[in-house]
Amino acid sequence: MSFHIDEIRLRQVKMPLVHFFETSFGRTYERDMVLVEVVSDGLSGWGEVTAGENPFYNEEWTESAWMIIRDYVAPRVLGHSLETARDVAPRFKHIRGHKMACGGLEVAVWDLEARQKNIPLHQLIGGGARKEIPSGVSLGIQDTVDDVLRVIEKELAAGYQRIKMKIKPGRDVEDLREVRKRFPHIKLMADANSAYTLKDADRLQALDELYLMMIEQPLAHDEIIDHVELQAKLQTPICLDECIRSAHHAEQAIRMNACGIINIKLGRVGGFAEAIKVHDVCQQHNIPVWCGGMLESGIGRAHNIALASLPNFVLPGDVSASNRYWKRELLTQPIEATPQGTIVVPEGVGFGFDIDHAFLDSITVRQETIR
Ligand code: OSB
Ligand code: MG
Repeated sequence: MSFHIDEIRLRQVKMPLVHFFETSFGRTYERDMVLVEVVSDGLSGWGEVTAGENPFYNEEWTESAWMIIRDYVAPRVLGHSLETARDVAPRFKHIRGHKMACGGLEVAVWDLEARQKNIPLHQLIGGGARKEIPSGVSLGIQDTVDDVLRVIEKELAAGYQRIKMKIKPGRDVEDLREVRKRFPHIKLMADANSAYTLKDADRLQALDELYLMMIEQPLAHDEIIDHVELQAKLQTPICLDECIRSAHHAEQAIRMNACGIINIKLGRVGGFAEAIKVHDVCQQHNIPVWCGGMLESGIGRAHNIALASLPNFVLPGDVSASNRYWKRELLTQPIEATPQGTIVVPEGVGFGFDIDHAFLDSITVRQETIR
């Protein structure tokens, strides 16, 4: 059964975060994101573009995503006959980079196909290996170490299974040492978002004594080879985030021993088809993976939950409850975590949650329909 996309609706929504989120590249107070609705025969599928407000995590941002989808991504799928959502990603092969823009539309078509077939998204992607996904939290850099300790206390009390702390030069070893002293037994890790270079190897070696689960993306966003050199000097496994934009990158990084763990993000790799390939390559090489987050709304979060139900997502990821980000979710029900620090994979059709359309309209700042 083939189908085609009749119409693509873009919208930009603004959602203030309940607490600012600070990484080595800056602070975010409010998300400004692009949502993609694909329409076929009166049925809609939804996706979220995970680009940030500035081109600091990678080269993409809200405005670039809007233009790329409008001018390059949408025209490559509109009116073309598709057998499955898997046919979408290859249509973007001439577009260099801009995976998050491509991915925002790609994941919407997967949601649409699941809805056409009246099955949950996790089933369509071959997931569902686990009924609940293990959930951790990613903590932005706080003003003081006391704030860090207080926040960790609260997240552990809520049941979350692991704590990730953002680090940057000047806010790294000493902060983590304090946290380790106070919480000797928790699953703890750090994410540098490319804030270091090989010159910092000695400083990063000092982290080995804190038995972290992993250190995420310490070196440049596009530098797999430097990570090989650093990994050889560290006991702590390196987890690559920014560097892995395709299954081919994952295969290269694993073959060269650049990392022991990989974080998979749907947007960063361009959607479900590539994310599944990254998952499979890692599984074949016994490299565990976990699902990263990009401060998503409920729509992106729901897609992440489906992805994390694939079998090799064995480590707690960054997908946590809506109320950690939003006063009001754009779904009719917020996404919640269990007291055991898991999120139940929904069995409803498509991504499994209902959009609160009235609220969505009220936070929409721009709309455009492409036919
Ligand atoms: O590197 O994982 C990252 C947020 C924005 C940009 C990059 C990253 C993050 C997070 C937050 O760590 C994960 C989340 O809570 O959604
Ligand atoms: Mg990261």
